[in-house]
Parts: sequence; structure tokens; C-alpha cells
Amino acid sequence: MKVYLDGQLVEKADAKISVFDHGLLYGDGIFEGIRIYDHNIFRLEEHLERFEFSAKALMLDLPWTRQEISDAVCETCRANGLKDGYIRLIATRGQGDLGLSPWSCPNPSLIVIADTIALYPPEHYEKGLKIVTVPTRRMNPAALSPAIKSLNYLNNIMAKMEARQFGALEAIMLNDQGLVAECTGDNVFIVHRGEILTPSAQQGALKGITRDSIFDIAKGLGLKIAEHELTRYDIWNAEECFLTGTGAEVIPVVALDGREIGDGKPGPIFKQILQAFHKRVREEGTRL
Ligand code: PXG
Repeated sequence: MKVYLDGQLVEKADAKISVFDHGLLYGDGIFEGIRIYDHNIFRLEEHLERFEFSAKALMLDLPWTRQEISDAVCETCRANGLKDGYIRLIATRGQGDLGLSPWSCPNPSLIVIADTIALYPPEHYEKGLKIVTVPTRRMNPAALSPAIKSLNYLNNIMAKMEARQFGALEAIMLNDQGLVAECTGDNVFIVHRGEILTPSAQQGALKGITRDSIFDIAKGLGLKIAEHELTRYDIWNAEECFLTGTGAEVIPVVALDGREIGDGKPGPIFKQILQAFHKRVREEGTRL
């Protein structure tokens, strides 16, 4: 496997970063997870835009143009003959002195890994996930904006570990007001009286790119969809529930905290959305 590292394609074993990189020392850096389907990179422009927004929020000046980053992503996929898979794009603050100050890091590093990812075992896509609510709350935006896809994902990692302690593969994270925000790396949707509802960014949801595409798909199918505050009560009373994310794609949820959702099986709206999603990812995208 070839990894893109600061302008060069190097062997995986040689793809190394300094221990003085502030990405390692402080989690000071940003990332994107991107999918490629049949040589089409799904919503690359949207991922590059969000990457730039994350950088701006961290005052991380990217010394590469959008086109240069896009070229690096495409070049890495081509070099690895990647047809279907997962691309991890990373910018670190770069090598510097000890101490938080980012000003000692003159050169950010750009990394692209083109590989595969499987977030959940395949049977859960058929039968549905049983998830739990965890005590770890989604980051309060007053402390650190959860919209930043930074290299510090400890908030979500804590939630993921708690889910596992409770025997589940995924967790509902509430925001500091107790409203449903999202899962550890996925956005959450419910179906209520036939309408698809999902929390807004204000309620702590990441503006997911898969989430965005679900809005387009639902509108195309003539289904009602809206952002809405959700509590656990709303999930208990939902007809259906599903999660979306680049890694997870679209996956049904059939139980929360030991309670069945709807009839405890993946629902008809989920199935409609999933089918349209699979079609769309092969049709749209940046062709390699
Ligand atoms: N919420 C959070 C906190 C995320 O990190 C999503 C929602 C879904 O957004 P997208 O744009 O992917 O639809 C994410 C995305 C991983 C992994 O390695 C994490 C994400 C994406 C892909 C893989 O666990 N996070």
C-alpha cells in the first residue's frame, strides 16, 4: 500500500510522522473520512469544503489549494488501484517544539490513506443494530465546536467504549441539555408518523455528508424530512430509526437501551432510503 505523505507516495512502512508533530502531541489537526464507490469518490467537494472549514476553525492555514488536495486524494486512490474503499485525509499542525503553541509549527503535514473500512459486522445491516444511550455527553460548543473534525476524538471514543461496556456496538450521545445529538461517528434519524427527523447542528449533530445526501434522497422519493429536536422519548416512540455516516453508510437501528423500536425490524422507509443510497453513490461523485 502506498500512502501520500507531504507530496510523496511512500510505502506504508515508511509513512511516518515525527513524535514532535502537534497532531500527536496535542491532537492538533483535522481529518475527513471519504468513500469511493466503483472509482467514484463520493461528494469529494463537500468533504474538501468541510476540511477547509475545520482548518479555518483551528486557525490552521492550509498551504495547499483545494485542487492540490483533491489531486493528492485522487493520486493516492489511483496509486493503490482503489475501486471501492475508504479514504482518510489528514492535516496535522506539523512538527514543532513542546508546548501547546501552534506557532512553533511552520509546516503542516498532509496525509492521504486509501484503504477499506468496516464499521459494523455485515449481519447488522440486515437485522439492525441494538444501541444504547451512554453517559458521555456530546461536546458543548461553548467548550469546543463539535463541528470541527479534529484529531482529538476522545469525546466520541469514550462514548464508543461505554457502548461496548454495555454490550452494544454504537451509542446515542446526548448533548448537555439531554437532547439527542448523534452517535459516535454517525448521524441519527427517526421516522415519526411517516416523517423523517434528525437533530440539527445546534443540537450537537455533525453536519454529515451522508446525512446531507439523505435529505436529497428523501426529497427525491417524495418523503417528508426535517431537522427536529429529539429526545430518547422520540426514539422509543419512533416507527423506525437508522444511522448514517461515511464509514457506516446507512444502517438500521432496531432497539435502544433494550427497548424495541417499532416492530423491532428494519422498516420500509429505511429500505427505500438504502436502495436509493446504493444507486446514488454509484452515479454521482468525482470519477477517477
Ligand atoms: N458524526 C460524527 C461525530 C462523525 O465523526 C459523522 C457524524 C458522519 O458524517 P459523514 O460526513 O461521514 O456522513 C461523522 C463522520 C471512523 C469514521 O473512522 C468516522 C466518520 C466517518 C467515517 C469513518 O470511525 N465520522
